[in-house]
Amino acid sequence: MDEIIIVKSEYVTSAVSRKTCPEEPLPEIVFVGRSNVGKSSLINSLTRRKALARTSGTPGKTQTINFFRVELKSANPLPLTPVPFYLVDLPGYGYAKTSKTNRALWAKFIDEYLSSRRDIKFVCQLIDMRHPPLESDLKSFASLIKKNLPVLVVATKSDKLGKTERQKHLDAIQKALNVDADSVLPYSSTKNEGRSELLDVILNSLIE
Ligand SMILES: Nc1nc2c(ncn2[C@@H]2O[C@H](COP(=O)(O)OP(=O)(O)O)[C@@H](O)[C@H]2O)c(=O)[nH]1
Ligand SMILES: [Mg+2]
Repeated sequence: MDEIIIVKSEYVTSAVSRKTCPEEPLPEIVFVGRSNVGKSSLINSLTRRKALARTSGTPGKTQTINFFRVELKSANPLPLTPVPFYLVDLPGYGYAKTSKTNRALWAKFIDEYLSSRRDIKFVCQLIDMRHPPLESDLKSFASLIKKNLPVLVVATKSDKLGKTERQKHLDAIQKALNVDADSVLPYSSTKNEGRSELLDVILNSLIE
């Protein structure tokens, strides 16, 4: 397959409720994970933009659902015309300094979004590759499966591990989530590892 090119990417809106989600009916690729797992960095790496999504060393800032409208193009296979879709950045979970009430509100909002959007192609469940999945990751993953959403597990920050460690950690993630070996994609936003693979999966989901 030829290279997939992102021809356009723009921030659309930060939704705080179902009603404030964009109305343009486009397919959506969704990113979920703990605060600080690397969601915003991944979106920037994927679109080759420095600061399309805000990244930060201080977790828990994003309490909104952020929509980015992206168009990609690939000469082979079809289509030749740009295909538009949304990348959707969900609020990160598991931030210890947030109150229980706040966390419950987020959970409800995320749950509503995931249950009500028409055209979610798949959800990327991000897991920090340096650690085994935490309780909150397992919960999130299980709830996606329960909703019958297709899930791709993305193991982030792969650049932070050496070769031996890396395989060990991938195995642990795979085992904990009970998924096939090839359904965990290692990703590094600093090195762009996994980028072309993820773009392939996205394009395939869009032209299916
Ligand atoms: N080394 C490395 N650091 C990363 C990577 N992805 C994210 N980070 C860092 O992890 C922190 C949180 O990233 P961010 O994208 O804001 O996480 P988010 O809260 O999930 O959106 C930032 O300091 C990033 O620079 C990666 O692939 N490699
Ligand atoms: Mg973020």
